[in-house]
Amino acid sequence: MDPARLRRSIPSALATAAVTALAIAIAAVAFEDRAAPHPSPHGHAHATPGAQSVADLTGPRDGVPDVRFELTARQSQVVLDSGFSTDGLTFNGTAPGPELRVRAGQLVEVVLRNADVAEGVTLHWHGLDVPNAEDGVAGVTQDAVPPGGEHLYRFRPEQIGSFWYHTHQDSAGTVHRGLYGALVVEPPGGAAGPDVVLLGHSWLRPGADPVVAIGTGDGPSRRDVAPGTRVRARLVNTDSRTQTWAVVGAPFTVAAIDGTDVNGPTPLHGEQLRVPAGGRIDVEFTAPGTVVLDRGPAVGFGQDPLPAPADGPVFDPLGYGAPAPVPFHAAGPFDRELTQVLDTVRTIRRGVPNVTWTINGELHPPAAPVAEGELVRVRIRNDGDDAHPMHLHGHHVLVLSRNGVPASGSPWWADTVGVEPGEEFEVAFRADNPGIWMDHCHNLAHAAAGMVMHLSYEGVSTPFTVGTGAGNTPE
Ligand SMILES: [Cu+2]
Repeated sequence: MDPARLRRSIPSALATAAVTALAIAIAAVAFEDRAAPHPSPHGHAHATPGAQSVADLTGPRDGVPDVRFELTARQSQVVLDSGFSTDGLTFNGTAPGPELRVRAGQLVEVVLRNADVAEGVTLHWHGLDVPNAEDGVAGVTQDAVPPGGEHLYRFRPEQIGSFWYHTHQDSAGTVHRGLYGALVVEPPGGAAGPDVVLLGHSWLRPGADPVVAIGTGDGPSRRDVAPGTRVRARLVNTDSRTQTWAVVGAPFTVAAIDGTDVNGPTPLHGEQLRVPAGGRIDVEFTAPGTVVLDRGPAVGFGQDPLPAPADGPVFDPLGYGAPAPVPFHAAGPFDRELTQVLDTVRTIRRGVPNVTWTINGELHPPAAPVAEGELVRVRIRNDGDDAHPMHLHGHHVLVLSRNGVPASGSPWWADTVGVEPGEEFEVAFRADNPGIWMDHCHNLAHAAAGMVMHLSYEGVSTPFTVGTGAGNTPE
């Protein structure tokens, strides 16, 4: 399929929004793609001679895997430690699903089975820059796995750090109902010391506020480690809203962001950690200490959990840690420039207020073309009034600046850039992973409404089709 067709027409229900969006698009034109070819609405990845198919861009097909997992998705009750239970979806009977721990360089094989999830299931390895065919996006890199079906993923991770996995089929509904889990890539020698993943998640309740929980439920709220033990806690935001985490009772460092270690992290005292939806922050501290999510659930290490802290200053990665060499520089030159203007569009439809979220004034804007090897700079500006955690699959971007202020600390590599209202980021990446890659807001309701585009390598096409007819609705 031509990648341009990944872009769906604006639903008729949003026709009114489109009028408003048009005005915004006109305003945005001056900001778009000055130095680069404008993304063609007809797409750039025609099936030309020598063209590659997404389906051929696989991980290693041969060889005995070093580690192998089987994950079966099914409908089941999710029961939190507090006793709250809900009709949910699980991998292997739990939500979150099993924690997958692998080591860098290992050949990893994962068999996904769908027992009875009517919507269909895939597995996306959030933040892990796997070969395109292993990326798990329904309609782009594979077909959704129907009930009774299965799919095999094989990849050899080289990035050491904290990641997570989730389904990428009807994800706005099914991730929140439980189809997610932790993925940790350890160094070849294994992790040092106590090393835990804390996944923050909200469970919806009819007629009431969501239940916010860490891990499988509300606990265990205490982990017994000896005082003086160095603890690494990997904080994962599996929600659609920004989470605020804190470490209480001990100074701590931010050891990693989005799976990349911080160079030369310095001690922090009480800073609040704002983690965008889909993002990860690893903290390290010496026990005893407590990790708190959103002034609610907490886990104490070597102590009963301490109460939530008073509001402290907000941690800012932009100047944190020590500079280190990077493979390219903010000064460029860049081979290609892309712009994403994010916005909130409010309309009244048949007397009912309606809101949606656009990129460059559009829902499902056209794919952005890129050629392998190019150095790409992306300007992301949020003109709306909602936060947008922008997630580019298959690549990590280097943050160059925010609101015109250059990044000055440790190189800040991100796969999920939380763009708050009024903010503008400049990021850059090397186009070194051929394929067709989703680039979307990780507030999954925003993505489902159309805040999705694709990065499409020239010469790459996909045999898969997005759309309800094909059974592939990745958002
Ligand atoms: Cu958004």
